[in-house]
Amino acid sequence: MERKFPNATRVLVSCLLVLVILNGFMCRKTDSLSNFVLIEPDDSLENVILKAANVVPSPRQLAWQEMEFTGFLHFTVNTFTDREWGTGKEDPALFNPVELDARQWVKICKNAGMKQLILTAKHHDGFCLWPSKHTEHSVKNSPWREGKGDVVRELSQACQEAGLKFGVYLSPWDRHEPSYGNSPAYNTFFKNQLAELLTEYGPISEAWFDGACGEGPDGRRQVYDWEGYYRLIRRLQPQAVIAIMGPDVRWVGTETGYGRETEWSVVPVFDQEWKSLPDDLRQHPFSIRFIPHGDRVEADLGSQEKLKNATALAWYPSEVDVSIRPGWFYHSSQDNQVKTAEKLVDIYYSSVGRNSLLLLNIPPNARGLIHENDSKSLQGMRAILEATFQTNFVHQAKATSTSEQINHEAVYAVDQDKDTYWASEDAARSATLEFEFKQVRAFNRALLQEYIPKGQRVEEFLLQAWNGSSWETFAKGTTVGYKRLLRFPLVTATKVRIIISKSRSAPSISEFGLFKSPLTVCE
Ligand code: FUL
Repeated sequence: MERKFPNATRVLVSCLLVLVILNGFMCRKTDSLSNFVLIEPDDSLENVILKAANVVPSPRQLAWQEMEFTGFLHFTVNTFTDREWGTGKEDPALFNPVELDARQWVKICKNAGMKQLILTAKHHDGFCLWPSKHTEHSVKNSPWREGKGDVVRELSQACQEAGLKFGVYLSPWDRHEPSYGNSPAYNTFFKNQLAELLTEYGPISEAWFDGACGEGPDGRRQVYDWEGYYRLIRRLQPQAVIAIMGPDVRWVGTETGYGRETEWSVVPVFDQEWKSLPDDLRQHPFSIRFIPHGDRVEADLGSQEKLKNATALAWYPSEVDVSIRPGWFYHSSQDNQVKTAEKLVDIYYSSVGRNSLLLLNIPPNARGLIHENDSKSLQGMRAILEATFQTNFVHQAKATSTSEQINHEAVYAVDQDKDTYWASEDAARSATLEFEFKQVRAFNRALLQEYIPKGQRVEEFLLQAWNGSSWETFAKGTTVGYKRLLRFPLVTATKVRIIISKSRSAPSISEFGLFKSPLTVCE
């Protein structure tokens, strides 16, 4: 006999069912919040694009990106030998920066707007700027501070005092260390050095590894234990991003200071980069999901065409490293070749303004100080940027959009708070936002930011101004990402609009700005 449920039970069962389904859906949604996603062989292109649009930065990647502008300090025995790459045979006695003042470095860099400094704790020559217990090739055998000095300590403390973050460059290629080339022994040595840096100097926010792997003694080839290095960093300083030869931050591909016009933070990860990693690394959504093999230097890394055949995708944002001088290290012969303030501003627009982070190298000289020419250019750069970005004309303009969600209306794109945002309805793949000022405004710079905790989505946009009878396009672009800056000749208007013409999923904008640069040329 068929058993019938009484009505109340039926309602209860249906409610439970709905709850189970909803819960499953929400869990799936949460599960999918990761900086790495696998593509299944039967995923349609549409699905792949949707997956790409939902890959998000890990908390450490987001904190890194929000710094925008950081500094690099190349300093070692090369500063005294006038070389770019040391041989490893340099006498530590050469190292004697008698006037070294890490606070001077920090002050100049902080005033320029930098949020973090990365020091070459050890460059390819193997000389350590801290008294490592694992080698004699360090400051402890130099005359500087009678062998009692520690540049890593002085800089990390000066950064802490000034509220700047601190990162380390530790070259895996070591031209001094005799165990280099004997892979297991050298890997232990390297991890010991890394552990010193990660445990004795307070918080480390970025570990920067160059991929150079020169020949060891007698032509021996060193095989780096990247997985071991990464595990150590995650264990000792979980908030630190691992850059370049690391899974968190990608090298933009040049050392010119100029990033890509179209810069996707979500890029394919190749089979050999992720398939061999042990399962335990897959448990956490923001763990070590792959080990990069080589640089990504092509012009197009993340277009739909590139995603089409991928097996996995990762949030892997770009860092633009460039030196203020022709060399990475200080050479007095280059004192008159320091990049001008205008050039640095151009670099800023072409790096920070193109969805990248700028890592600008300012090499201290043999006295242990930043040269006044470098300092002047930095001050000039800061002055131009401050004068430009001090007034956002679109702030609190009357804002409307063709598609929006409750609590994410267009006004949130112009509230000067990047943690609130305009978001279109879920199904939208294009939208228009319109802004009307109270008075006529003249501007020549624009800023757009996507709300990247939801992913990077915009593929194409236009900026238009109302000329009294029609809309005129004054700027356009492809990707936005964390930040997009645009330069154009002066526009005078009372109404502007952003047309997002193509988006991988529902677009969102956390900030929009219109500014006037004091520079008349497009710099
Ligand atoms: C490169 C190194 O070889 C250069 O000397 C410099 O440190 C640069 C930032 O990375 O690969």
